[in-house]
Amino acid sequence: MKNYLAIAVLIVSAAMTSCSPGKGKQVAHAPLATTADGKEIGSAQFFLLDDGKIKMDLEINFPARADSTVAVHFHEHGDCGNMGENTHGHWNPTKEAHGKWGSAAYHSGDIGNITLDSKGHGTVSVTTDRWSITENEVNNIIGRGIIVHGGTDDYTTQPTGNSGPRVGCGVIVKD
Ligand SMILES: [Cu+2]
Ligand SMILES: [Zn+2]
Repeated sequence: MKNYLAIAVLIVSAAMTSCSPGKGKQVAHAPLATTADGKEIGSAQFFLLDDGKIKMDLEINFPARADSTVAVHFHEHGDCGNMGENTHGHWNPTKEAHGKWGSAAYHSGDIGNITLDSKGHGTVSVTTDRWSITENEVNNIIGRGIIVHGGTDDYTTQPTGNSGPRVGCGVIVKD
């Protein structure tokens, strides 16, 4: 009986430590859908970490785009109407050039290219101090649009990366 209890305690404590640290608290999410017919093609989840940074886990399930690369950016407005055009241009709170995430200059929502496998599945995770969820702050991501493009971001062409048509769209909403 004593051993059984000790093992139970071990299992419970192992489970607790494996799921709490680093993951943070979920603070926002964005469902992604096709601009053509509103079909679900994935989602993004946003977590506030202990150090104040925000982590995004984005997942795409887009069979129509299997074995291809799609480009993902945050755009200025959270309105997916008019085939995603209502989101306007890339969200750019730091007034930098368009570019590859982590390079010398890039927009704060230049997530970049995501490779989709034979089922159209792909993921990307980004952790950054460029984002906040604080109202009226210039880097507040709440209410921004997320656009999935049907082409590849060349990380060079200004201000869009020449990423192709807007095939998917979502809006970041606070949890
Ligand atoms: Cu874009
Ligand atoms: Zn950009």
